[in-house]
Amino acid sequence: MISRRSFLTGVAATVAVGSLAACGKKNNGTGGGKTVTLGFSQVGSESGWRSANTTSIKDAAGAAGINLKFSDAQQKQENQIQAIRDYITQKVDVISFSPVVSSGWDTVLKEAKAAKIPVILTDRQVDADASLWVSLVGSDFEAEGERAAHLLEKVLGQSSGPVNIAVLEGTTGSAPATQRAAGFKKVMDASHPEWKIVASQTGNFTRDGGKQVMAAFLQSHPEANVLFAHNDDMALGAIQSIQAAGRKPGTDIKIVSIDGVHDGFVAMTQGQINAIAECNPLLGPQLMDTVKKVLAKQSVEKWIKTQESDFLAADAASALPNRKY
Ligand code: GZL
Repeated sequence: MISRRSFLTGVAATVAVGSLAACGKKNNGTGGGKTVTLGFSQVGSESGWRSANTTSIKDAAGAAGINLKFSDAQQKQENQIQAIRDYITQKVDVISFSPVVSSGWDTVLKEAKAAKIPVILTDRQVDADASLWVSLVGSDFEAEGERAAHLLEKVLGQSSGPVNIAVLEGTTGSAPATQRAAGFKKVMDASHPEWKIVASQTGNFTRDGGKQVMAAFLQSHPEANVLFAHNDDMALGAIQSIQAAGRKPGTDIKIVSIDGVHDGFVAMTQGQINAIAECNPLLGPQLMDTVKKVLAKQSVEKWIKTQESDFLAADAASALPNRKY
């Protein structure tokens, strides 16, 4: 897994794909007169975030006049690799995907390069040669982990006493899980020797995963008084187990999460989640804009980052009506 730092160092340069071919051909902004076909492999439908991401991509393709071939990999890498191979066979104009895990992509990305089909990553990074993909449209997950830790500082305030943290990790081997953990740990190591991670296990970004793992944590580590969940869906599942154990989420166990989906905001208005670091799933418009630029041989940034905010429970009620997902 490349670290965020080496990722930035290795690929900081803007990709100059060549000057715009001024051939006089009518250009509908998507690479000439013909309709562009984009092959997209989605991770799955594991969370509210993923559903909002899928909707954004489908809506933006329609608005851009781009013909979208869409496949749901059900969180299985082999399904994504097969989908990418199918798109190569179908000779799509561009391939894009959100890689379920970071490693294991070099071979299929080399096949796409050999077929002269540009690849645009969305959402999650890959641990592969950066020359095999043109651009990433997505968030800075290490920063999200740091932001979650700073939100926990605010939630804890001046309260003294032990800080025993249970962590619900995202999908093992995925960029968000690896990097959110790294960002959170960076703040812990720098500023909070008094914080202790007493349990950490993947809930695979799903509500059921969060519910099952938190139930086990409550048995094995009843001393846990903080939950850091790598996404809202796992936090929402954990809330069910905390309540079933007769304890109060947001009070007996402080909860900090990442994403900012609708149900996460509702849980904040109910005092069950104490803070959320937003991770913006609405990547569709930026992706389609990048597709057009790549096909029009315009230069694109290697990493097109999404803008994101942080929310404490006190902010949730006023923010909720304006949320777009
Ligand atoms: C983050 C995305 C993660 C979300 C989860 O960009 O990859 O996957 O945080 C989703 O909700 O399942």
